Amino acid sequence: MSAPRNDWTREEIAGLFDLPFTELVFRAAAVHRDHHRAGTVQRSTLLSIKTGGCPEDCGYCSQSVKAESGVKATKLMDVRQVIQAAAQAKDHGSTRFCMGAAFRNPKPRDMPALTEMVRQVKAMGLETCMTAGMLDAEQADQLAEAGLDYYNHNIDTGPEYYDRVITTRTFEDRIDTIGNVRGAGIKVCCGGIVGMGETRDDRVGFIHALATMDTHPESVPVNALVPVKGTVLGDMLADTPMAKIDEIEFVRTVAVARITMPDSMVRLSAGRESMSDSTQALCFLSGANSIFSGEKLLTAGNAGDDADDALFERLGLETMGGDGSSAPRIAEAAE
Ligand code: SAM
Ligand code: DTB
Ligand code: SF4
Repeated sequence: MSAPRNDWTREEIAGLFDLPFTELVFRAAAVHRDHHRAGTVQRSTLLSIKTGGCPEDCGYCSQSVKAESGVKATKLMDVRQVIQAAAQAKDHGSTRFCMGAAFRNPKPRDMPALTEMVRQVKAMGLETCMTAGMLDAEQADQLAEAGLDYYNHNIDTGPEYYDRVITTRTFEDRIDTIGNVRGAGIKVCCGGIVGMGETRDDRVGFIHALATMDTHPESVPVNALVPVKGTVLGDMLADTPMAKIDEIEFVRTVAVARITMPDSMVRLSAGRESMSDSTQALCFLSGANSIFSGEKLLTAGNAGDDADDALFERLGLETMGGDGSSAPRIAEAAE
């Protein structure tokens, strides 16, 4: 089994993207089998603990104050309500619970509630994950101390395209938060969005930025843009449908993420609701081994448990247990 590398060059990554599709998928599947139990997929539950009213201007997001998406802003949820939702997720077989807040960054007054949520969800025996915008080192330490396993903070796209998507915080701000999360000993969940009108070269830059981090993110969410009416990018896509990402190109991005970050969990995230079973199957074949379950992401729809149960049944996929290794390898299962 080859050790993860972090000296990938842009040319090497571009070369992977350029491979004939079947060759690329074959190589990604081989890396996947070498490093993970192929055929098993993790299911995580996502809960929006604070929705909308966000001062950032991320061009894809329904929760930005700049978007006219009709999403209503809420206050930070009560700890009690969060725990109820976590208990439900646990009953449905989820092993990881991810709490998302539409914050630029948590304010000092938010920290006691956030740390208490983490503490109580952790005490239920679930893995804890949070995404709440930028963190300074002290906030990262507080969340680590409360028992946070993962923090999600995406670079969203490559450094060259980034300014076209977000102007209220820089690519470097994102890298700083990721550094603070790492420094606190919390595992990093970091990825981005495909299909925002970026070029192939921007996608190369996106994977290159992730794959050359000193330590690869433990989880890499690959989102397909969910075009939301009233957002800059949702409206752009409605006006120029040819900008919509080709599904084969989406699969290529998943495959290149798998090859360049062999040990990471690659999460097929937003956009699955409108993806065919066949495209999702190609993603799983190319090394995606995690999804969000449930009817809803943060504000957008998601495939839902029934559709996912049917998909798993159709493809013969198994749900991964909490330790990431519950199901046998395909080869062992066949013996
Ligand atoms: N406010 C926090 C932040 O930005 O870090 C946390 C929540 S934010 C919604 C988490 C991630 O969801 C974003 O970084 C982006 O990659 C993804 N996302 C948001 N809206 C999306 C959309 N319409 N389509 C695809 N992905 C989206
Ligand atoms: C990530 O990369 N994708 C998830 C998670 N991190 C928090 C969120 C997707 C949000 C999709 C749009 C919405 O629900 O508003
Ligand atoms: Fe705010 Fe996060 Fe949405 Fe950006 S992605 S507008 S930071 S909630």
